[in-house]
Amino acid sequence: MQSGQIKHNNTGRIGIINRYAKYLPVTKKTPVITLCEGNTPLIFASKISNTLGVNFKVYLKYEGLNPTGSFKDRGMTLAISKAKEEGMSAVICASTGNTSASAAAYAARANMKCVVVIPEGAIALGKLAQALIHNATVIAIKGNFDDALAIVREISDNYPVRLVNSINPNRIEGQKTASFEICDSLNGAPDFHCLPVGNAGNITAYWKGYKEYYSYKKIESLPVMLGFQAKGSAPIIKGKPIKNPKTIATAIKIGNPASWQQAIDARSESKGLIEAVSDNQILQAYKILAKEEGVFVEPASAASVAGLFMLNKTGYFDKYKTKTKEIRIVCTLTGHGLKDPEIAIKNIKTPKVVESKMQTILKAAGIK
Ligand code: AN7
Repeated sequence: MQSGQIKHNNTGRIGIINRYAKYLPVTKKTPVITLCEGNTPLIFASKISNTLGVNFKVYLKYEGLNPTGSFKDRGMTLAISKAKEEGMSAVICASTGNTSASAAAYAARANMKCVVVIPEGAIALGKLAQALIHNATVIAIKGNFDDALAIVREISDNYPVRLVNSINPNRIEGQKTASFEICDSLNGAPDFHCLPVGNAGNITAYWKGYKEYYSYKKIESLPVMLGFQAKGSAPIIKGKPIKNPKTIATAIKIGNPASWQQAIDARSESKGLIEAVSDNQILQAYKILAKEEGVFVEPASAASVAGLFMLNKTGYFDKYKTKTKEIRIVCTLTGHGLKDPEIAIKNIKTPKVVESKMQTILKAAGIK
């Protein structure tokens, strides 16, 4: 095996409920609505590791390989299964895209009605296609994600429809299984965990997962949590909600995160940080991941690696560099790059058009 590579826990893709039932609020009566989500690869990133130093091992938790292409499936399998168990026949969510894609797919399997409310014109094309093809009722509003979330909260409080945003505790319960998988693969907790922060459900879920594994004595230490928002939509860093959040990373274009307090708790309990990265830093990490590690993610996902690079530059890891001790860092890559092909093409040179002749093609290809 290549240095840094780890053996995967070979339990197959049986879905997070079946795999981790004893840590989840399920009983034998719970109908398990699953697409065999979870058990995503933890990929050793040799080049990114090298930029930090010889004793650093950086791993990418590639959540884009979930059934609908994002980490949301972990929470959605449980949220939809519990809604079904409780006799609900409809679910609703607000979304920057991935939640709606996931809710629509799982609701389809459960024969439930799914309503999604999205900010008009602010959803990546792939995600919109997913919600539509899975037969959700898609309603675009003239407003942003925060407006949409406020409305669906009110609707679910007053009508017989279950909210499946991460305010629903079952979403967090399902998503915490990503921490379990990481610890199972690494035979322990990483030293640091980097991830993007939008509505802050995922950082809440990871931290809950790590703390639970620690309390069950499955791990002997806890990671330092490092969360990253996009600069134009960084309410947690600014300390106040942002009315008109802006960023090319549409998934995390959120001005008033629902799990704000829990994110702050994760930061302080783990002695971590929540920082902002610029759209430029996000795009740079986005390209490096694709070009050098072969991993295609959506821009929001690259915020974790952008944050890692930024902290490395500002000397945050310096005190660990002199040590011979191995430092393990996990970056969560929350969504697949194919969700948003338009942004990839916009940021890369388009292909050259030449005559259909071998000599011309050889020349253009640089093959001698
Ligand atoms: C790729 O789909 O909020 O901090 O409505 O799609 O748990 O919100 C998506 C969020 C990071 C942020 N990366 O996670 C939605 C939605 C991707 C995302 C986040 C999202 P949270």
